[in-house]
Amino acid sequence: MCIQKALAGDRRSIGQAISALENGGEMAYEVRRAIAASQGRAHVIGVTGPPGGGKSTLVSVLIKGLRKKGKTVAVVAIDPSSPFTGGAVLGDRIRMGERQWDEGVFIRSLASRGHLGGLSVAAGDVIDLFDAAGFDVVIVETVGAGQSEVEITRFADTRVVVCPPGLGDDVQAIKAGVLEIADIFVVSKADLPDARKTESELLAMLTLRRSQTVVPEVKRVSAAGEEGTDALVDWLDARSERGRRHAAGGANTAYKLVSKCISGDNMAQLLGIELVSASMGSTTLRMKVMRKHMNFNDRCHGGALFALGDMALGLACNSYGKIATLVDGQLSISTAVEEGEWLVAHAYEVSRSRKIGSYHVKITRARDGEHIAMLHGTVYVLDKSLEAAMGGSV
Ligand SMILES: Nc1nc2c(ncn2[C@@H]2O[C@H](COP(=O)(O)OP(=O)(O)O)[C@@H](O)[C@H]2O)c(=O)[nH]1
Ligand SMILES: [Mg+2]
Repeated sequence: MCIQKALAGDRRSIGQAISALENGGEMAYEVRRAIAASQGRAHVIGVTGPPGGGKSTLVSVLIKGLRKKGKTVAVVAIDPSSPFTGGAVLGDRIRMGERQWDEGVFIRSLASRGHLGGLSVAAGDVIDLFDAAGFDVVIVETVGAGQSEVEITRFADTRVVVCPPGLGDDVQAIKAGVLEIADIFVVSKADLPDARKTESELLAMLTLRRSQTVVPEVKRVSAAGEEGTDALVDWLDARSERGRRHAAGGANTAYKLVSKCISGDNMAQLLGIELVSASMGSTTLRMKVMRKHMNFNDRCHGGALFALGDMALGLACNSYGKIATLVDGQLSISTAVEEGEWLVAHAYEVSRSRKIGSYHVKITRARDGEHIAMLHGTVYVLDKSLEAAMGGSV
């Protein structure tokens, strides 16, 4: 596989690079490094909502509209079941597949649980790869309204929440899960009779949220009747210049900052902790368990697990470029680890205010994704720039 060819947009190499990311290991590591060195510029659109809500159909419509505007589009479709056994993915392939012949479109389905043990790990890398390969727009389709979907939408510049008519009590789930993260609500299947009711329920819900400074848009769209689709494409296209990646350099900036931190960290060197990927508020590290990590009972020492988790957490909370420091941390270990195993630590942000942040780190065994340990930590954010503290530009 040639990473440079993938970054130049060669479809076959892109496919191989994605497989390498999914499979993990040394090759994935190389791909991530190459991606991190390139400059991202894509508008990343996250599309989430309940199963059967019309997400894939909507994505098809968006592809068509964005292509008409001359944009190239990559799609990452994430399904909770395995991509090989799940019927839904096959269905998605068929419905979205009609656009596969177009050179300006690349569609890839991913399983929601990569072997690295977290939804965002593989998906985030694939988004970054498409970005680096020069696609103008990257659309990410995820199912549901759970924590992992909230997590995945962190990668997106624009978050679209699909609400089909007749959700009933499920509107509560949307309220609890994704209301906070939506830039736009799309009431899908607008040709169905309940669509207007769903729209007014949503509008009522949004009016209740006084604290929200930016009120999300609500649009009714029928993919079947092609109603509202042009307006939605125009709305999305108009946002392409104000994505987070454009504003802050996004994942790339975070990666560069975090890799500088880890290369200057003596404990990371001592224990052999390596950076796998990083974005704002989230990092993934790995460590091979060696003789030096073992305790008297020939198991990986709890202190080594804590150090790995603490490193991942520390980098995640420092990834915005402001110094943050752990003030309280609790590690729970559920499985012992033998010598020779690779461990993966995935840190993600639970909440963050101006001064206080809460982070979780999941430590898993790379070989099979077995849960090893969990670190919960609270950090205190200092009013100090990390760059300045490290003495120079990153
Ligand atoms: N009536 C109507 N049905 C739709 C529309 N969009 C999607 N559907 C149907 O809803 C079902 C689920 O659509 P799909 O896009 O697979 O939903 P997903 O699971 O959210 O990706 C399919 O049977 C679609 O044909 C629409 O605009 N109107
Ligand atoms: Mg779908």
